[in-house]
Amino acid sequence: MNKYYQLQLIAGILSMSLIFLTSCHKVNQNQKMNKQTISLLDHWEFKQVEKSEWMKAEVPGTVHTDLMNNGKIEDPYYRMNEREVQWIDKVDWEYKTAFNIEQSSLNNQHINLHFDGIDTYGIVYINDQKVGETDNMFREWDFDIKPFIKEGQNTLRVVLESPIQKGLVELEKHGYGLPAVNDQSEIGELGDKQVSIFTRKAGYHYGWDWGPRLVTSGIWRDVTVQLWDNNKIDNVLVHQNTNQEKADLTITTALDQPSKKALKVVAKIDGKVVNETTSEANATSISQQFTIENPELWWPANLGDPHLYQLEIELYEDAELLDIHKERIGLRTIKVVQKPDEDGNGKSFYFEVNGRPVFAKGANYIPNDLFLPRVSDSTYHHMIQSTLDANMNMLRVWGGGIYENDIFYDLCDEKGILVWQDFMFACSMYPGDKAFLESVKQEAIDNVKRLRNHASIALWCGNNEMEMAWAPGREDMGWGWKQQYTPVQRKDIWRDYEKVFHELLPEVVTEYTDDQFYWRSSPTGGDGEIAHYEHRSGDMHYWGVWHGEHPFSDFRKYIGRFMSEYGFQSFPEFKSVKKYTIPEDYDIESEVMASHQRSGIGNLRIKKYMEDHYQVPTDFEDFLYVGQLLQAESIYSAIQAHREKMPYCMGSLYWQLNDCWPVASWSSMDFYGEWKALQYFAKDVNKNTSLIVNHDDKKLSVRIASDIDIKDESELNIKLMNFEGKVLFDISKEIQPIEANMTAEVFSNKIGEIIKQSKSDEILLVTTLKNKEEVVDTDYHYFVLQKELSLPQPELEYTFTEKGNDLLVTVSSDQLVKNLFIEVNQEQAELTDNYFDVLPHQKVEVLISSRKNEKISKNNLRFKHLQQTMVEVVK
Ligand code: BMA
Repeated sequence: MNKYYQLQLIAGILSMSLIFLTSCHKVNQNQKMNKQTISLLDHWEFKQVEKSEWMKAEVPGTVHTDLMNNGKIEDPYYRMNEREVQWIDKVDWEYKTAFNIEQSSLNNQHINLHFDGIDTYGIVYINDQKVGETDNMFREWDFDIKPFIKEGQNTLRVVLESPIQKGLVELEKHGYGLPAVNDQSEIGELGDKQVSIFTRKAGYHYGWDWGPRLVTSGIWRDVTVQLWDNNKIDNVLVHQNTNQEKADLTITTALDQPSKKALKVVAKIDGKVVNETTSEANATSISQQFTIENPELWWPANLGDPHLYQLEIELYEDAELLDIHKERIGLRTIKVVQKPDEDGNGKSFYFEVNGRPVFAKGANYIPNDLFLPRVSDSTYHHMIQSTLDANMNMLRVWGGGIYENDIFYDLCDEKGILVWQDFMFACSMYPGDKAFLESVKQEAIDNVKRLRNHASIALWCGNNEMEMAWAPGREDMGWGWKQQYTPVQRKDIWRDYEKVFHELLPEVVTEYTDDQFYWRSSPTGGDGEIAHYEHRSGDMHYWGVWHGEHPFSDFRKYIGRFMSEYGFQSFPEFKSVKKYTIPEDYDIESEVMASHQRSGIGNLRIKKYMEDHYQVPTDFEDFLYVGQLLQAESIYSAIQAHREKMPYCMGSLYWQLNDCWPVASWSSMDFYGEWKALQYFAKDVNKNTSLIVNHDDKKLSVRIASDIDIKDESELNIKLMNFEGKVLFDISKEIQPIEANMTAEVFSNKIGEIIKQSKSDEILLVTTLKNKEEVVDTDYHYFVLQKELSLPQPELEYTFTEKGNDLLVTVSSDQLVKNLFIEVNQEQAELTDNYFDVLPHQKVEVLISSRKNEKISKNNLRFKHLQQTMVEVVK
C-alpha cells in the first residue's frame, strides 16, 4: 500500500506541477486541437466589497481560507474560533484577476468563460462589463465573453453576494419558514431565521449535528476560458448492454451546437480505434455502436477486479481535430432488485452487479472539510483507500454535502467502490417556486451528466430523510414538521416536494442516464410507504440505538432489507483532540469540547451507553479511548447482525465514514484522517467470510456469513480459554462448502456444556476458520459485558524491527490484553491493526508505516490497553 501511495504521490506532484504550468494564463498550446483552454487560477486578489484593501487570494478557494492566509482571522476549527467569524457570511466579497488574450485567439468563433463551480451568488464581470450571474453552488456556469474580450490584458471580477442576506430576502418573500433542523441559525446570530433551504448550497455549511456553522463563499472549483471554432463535444453518454460474452456499447456524443457540416467521430478503446462515424449535417449528437467481445468486467472490490477501459472520443471536421473527450469506463450491469417476498409482506432491496447479488458493505460519506477547495488529492486517496482497506464495497454520498469532485468517483471506479449518490437535499423541506425548480433541474442535469458514466455509480437518490420526516398522510409518523403548518401550507410544502422528488429528478435520471436507478428518498419503504423500523421493504435508517436509547442488542432486532444508516458516536483520539484544544479544555463538558460536539444529546448518550458496557474512566484521555471502543463494539455488532440476516438484509452502511472538522461524531476516521477503533473493527467484520458467534442463556452458536462461495471444505476450531491461556474446551470440525450471500450455522451447543464450571467473566471463546491451512477469520467472544470482565494485569513485551522506513512491532503477553491501542505520534501513520486483543502467549505483529514515507520511530509510540483504564480489575 505504501508503494502504491508513493506512486500516487509522485503522480500527484506531477499533476500539480502540470496544473502550475498551465495555470500561468497562457493558452494551452495544443497544436493539433482546435479547442483551447486558458486556466485562470493565478494572480487572484480579493476584498470585502465595502472596504478598499485588496489581498492575495486563492482560486479555487473560499473567503474564509483567504482571510486566514492573510492573517485576518484565526483558524475557525481551533477552540471556539468559529464564533468569531460569523460576520463573514453577512457581507459581500469581491475577487479579481487579469489574463492575456492574443490577437490570434480573438478570431475564434466562440470564447466562453467557464466556472466548474461558484459558491454561490456571483456577479461576473469581464473588463467591468457584466457577463452573468450565478445562484447555485452545484452548477457549472458558462458565459459567452466574446463580445467583452479584447486583445492584451483583460480583467475578470466576481462579486460574491452574502448567501445569508440573499437567504433572508427569500425567507421574507416565502412568507413563512420551512423545516431545517440542522441549520444552526442561532450560532449564525440569526435567531430562528433558518435560510439554508433557500440557497442551492451545501446544507452542512449552515451547521449539522457533526459540523460547525461556516457559510462559505468562493470560486470553489476551476475557472477557464475556452476558445474554439465550429464545434466541440458537450458531453458523452455511454450506454452499455454487457454480459460475460460481450459488451454492446452505444456512445452518444452531444455536440455544443448543430453542426453545419458533417463531422466525424472516432471512438477508441485503450488506444485502438473501434468505430468511426460521420454525422449528418445539422446533427446535434452522434451515436456510435460497437461491441467488445469477452469483456473484462468491472466488479465491486470484494468480488473481483474493477477493470476499467480507456475510452477516447475524437471529433473531426474534415482532417481537423476539433475536440477530444477521454474517460475511463467499466463494463458492468448494475440493478436494484426489488422482488416480492413469497408471503407477499415485503420486497427485497439489493444491488445486483453483472447478474450477481452483492451485499453492500460500507458507510455514509460527508465532505472532508467546510473549506472544500483545500481538500487535497491525497486526502481523497486516503479516504477511498481506507474504504477499500476496511473491506467495504459501497459509499453513500449523503445529500447534505456536495456532488463530489471527479477524483472521488475516479478512485471509486478504480478501487471497486459502488456509489449510492444522493441529490443534495437533506433533513429539510425546500421551496418549489419556478426559479428554484429550474435551478434544481440544471443542477441535476449538470451533475448527472458529469457522473453518469462512472462505473461506480449504482443509484441516484432524491434526498436524505425528508420523506420519513414529513411522513405525508400519516399523522402518527414523522418528525412533527407538518403539524406546525396550516392545511394550505402543508399542501403546498408537500406539493413542492413531489415536484422535485417524484417528477423533476426521476425525469432527469431517465432522460440523461443509461437507465440508472432512481430512489425517491433515503429511507423509504418504496411503493409510497413511509419507512419505519418494522418495515419489510426499501431501505432503513435505524437510529433506535443512539437517538432512541435502545440497547445495542436491538441491532439484531430491527433489521431491514438494506441498512443505509445507523451509527454511534465517539471522540477523536487524544492526539487529535490536542490539535484543537489546550489542556484546560480536557473535559468533555468544557466549553471548547462541547462546541466540538454538535449533537445536543451526544455526550449524554456516550456516557449512558458507556456506563452500560464499560467502567467509565475519570481520566479524560482514557475516556476518549474507551469511547472509541464503545463505538467500535456497537457498530461491529450491528454489521454482524446485518450480515447474519443475509439474504433478507443485503446492505449495511453505517453513519459515517469521515469528518469535516475536528469533532465528536459518528465517524470511523477523524478529520485528520486517523482511523478510529471502528475503522479497524469494520475492516475485520467486513471480511468476505466472517464468523459470527452468539450466545444466550441456553445456547452458543457459530455462524458463517459469506459474500463468496467457498467450494472446498473448511476447518472450524473452537477453543474456550481463560485469561492465562489455559485451554478448557477444544473442538475442531470440517465445514461443508459455503454458499455466497448466505449465513449458515456451523456449530451450536448448550452453553452449559461449553462453559461448564468456569466463571463467565474469566474466559473467552476463540473461534478460527481455516481453508487450506489459511486462516479465513478468527473471532474472540466474551461471555460478559466489558465492565464485568475480570481482566488480569498483563506483562507485555514489545520488540521493534525496522523494515526500511516502516516499523514492525511485535507484542506478546503472559496473560490476555484487551484492546491494545498503539498511539503513533507521527503524521499520517498507518497500522495494519490496532485496538486488538492479545491472547496469552500469542505474538501479534503490527506493521506501522507512514503515508508521507517518513521513518517510523519507536520513540513516537505510546501504548494503552483496557485494563489500565479499569479500577476494578480483579486480578
Ligand atoms: C442521519 C444523517 C444525518 C445526521 C445523522 C446523525 O440521519 O442523515 O442527518 O447527521 O443522522 O444524527
